[in-house]
Amino acid sequence: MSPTFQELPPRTETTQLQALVDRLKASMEWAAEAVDAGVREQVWSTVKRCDERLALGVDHTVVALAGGTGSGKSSLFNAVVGTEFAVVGVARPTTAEVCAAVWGRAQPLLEWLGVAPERRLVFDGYRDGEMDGVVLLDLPDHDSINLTNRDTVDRVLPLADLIVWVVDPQKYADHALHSAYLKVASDHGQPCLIVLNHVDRLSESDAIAVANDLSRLVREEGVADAPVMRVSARTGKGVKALRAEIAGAAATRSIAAEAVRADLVAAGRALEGALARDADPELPDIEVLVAACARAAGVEARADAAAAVASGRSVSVPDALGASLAAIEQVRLEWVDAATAGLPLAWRIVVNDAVTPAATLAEEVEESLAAVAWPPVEAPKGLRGLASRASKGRAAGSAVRTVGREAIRSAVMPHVVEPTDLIHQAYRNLDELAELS
Ligand SMILES: Nc1nc2c(ncn2[C@@H]2O[C@H](COP(=O)(O)OP(=O)(O)OP(=O)(O)O)[C@@H](O)[C@H]2O)c(=O)[nH]1
Ligand SMILES: [Mg+2]
Repeated sequence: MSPTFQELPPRTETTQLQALVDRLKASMEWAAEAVDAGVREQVWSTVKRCDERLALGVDHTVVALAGGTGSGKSSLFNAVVGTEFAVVGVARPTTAEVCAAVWGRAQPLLEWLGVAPERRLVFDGYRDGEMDGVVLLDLPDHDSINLTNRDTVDRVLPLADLIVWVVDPQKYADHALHSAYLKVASDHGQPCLIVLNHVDRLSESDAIAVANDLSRLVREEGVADAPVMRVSARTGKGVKALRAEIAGAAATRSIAAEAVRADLVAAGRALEGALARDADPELPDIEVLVAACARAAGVEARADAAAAVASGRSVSVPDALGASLAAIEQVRLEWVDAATAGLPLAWRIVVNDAVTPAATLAEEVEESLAAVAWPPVEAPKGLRGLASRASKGRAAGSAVRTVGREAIRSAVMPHVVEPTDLIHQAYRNLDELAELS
């Protein structure tokens, strides 16, 4: 059965995806040989990449406030958060280190982003619903004279689930929009939003004119769907609407979760060649295997001998009835064939390698039988009727058969059945992954 990502609530995706990656990892450990070397490498690097991404968590929505110095990123951060946390300054540039507001937990991500602990405003355990899972980042200016500031922006922006590009109406006139950032982001499928800040300093009609001009500019740059919002961090105009946009982004799957999913889908696609269409490997009948091994190992002969003694047809049960290697080999091959019916040849080889070799299996079976306390068999005494003798014989035979098969079962379970089951499990897990695409 393939998991349907759509049905998962977004906040649990880290766990769900990690479970899938772990299953993929375990399956590849069991069944690596059934997969071409090239595909194997791809799958292992997928596992590594996904593990790294999932370690940071994929359940948060990273919202980055970016833009030129003085455009009002820190002021907007405070307006959205509802408290004066980020430092708003007159000296330019003001913000040199990323500042974060977090609704929920995101420690590993914040560490990775390099947000200093004193620069984190954490609303942990706080559930206001709409902002739950949001990591709001106040970034340094992207066009900074300070090169570390630029590095920070370049490092953080690719991770953003929503880029809020803050623009100062005056700076925009100085070509400070730097929409190249927006173009790259939109090409990567990252949603962008342009905030024309400081609108309290413009007349309504000028604000509309500038906003329209901004829209035109970014469209010309090839940035699709980047709405322009008119906002004032000072008066609070448009801040509620901005908060609603951020909350809207939080309601969708994060870019990181999408990336992990896309990676897994690609791995699944690559694995398709190693799998058979519509095959669903099943364990062959274990009772049939046990009975066949019992025959091959002389248990049936012992049961017959016991029946003969108990019914007076014979005087003794032979001591040792060794297992026939050729017969065990045959039973083993039949099992492997049945267990891999419909699967590609490579999987037959993998199952064959996983199941204990015939010689060792024969030894295990013999050892297990050697430890059996066989039920005592008594020869009939006195003048019993033929019918009674026959039933005694059947009972003695069946008692021997039962304990013998039990011993056989304890040998074949770990040496034949369980290894086969593990490979089947690995096959099913890979098949589940291939069906994601
Ligand atoms: N009138 C007005 N002033 C604003 C508005 N937003 C911010 N300011 C002022 O603009 C100046 C710069 O604001 P910041 O929030 O520090 O700007 P920033 O984008 O964080 O700047 P850097 O950290 O240097 O990149 C401050 O003096 C703010 O008070 C606004 O909407 N209207
Ligand atoms: Mg700032």
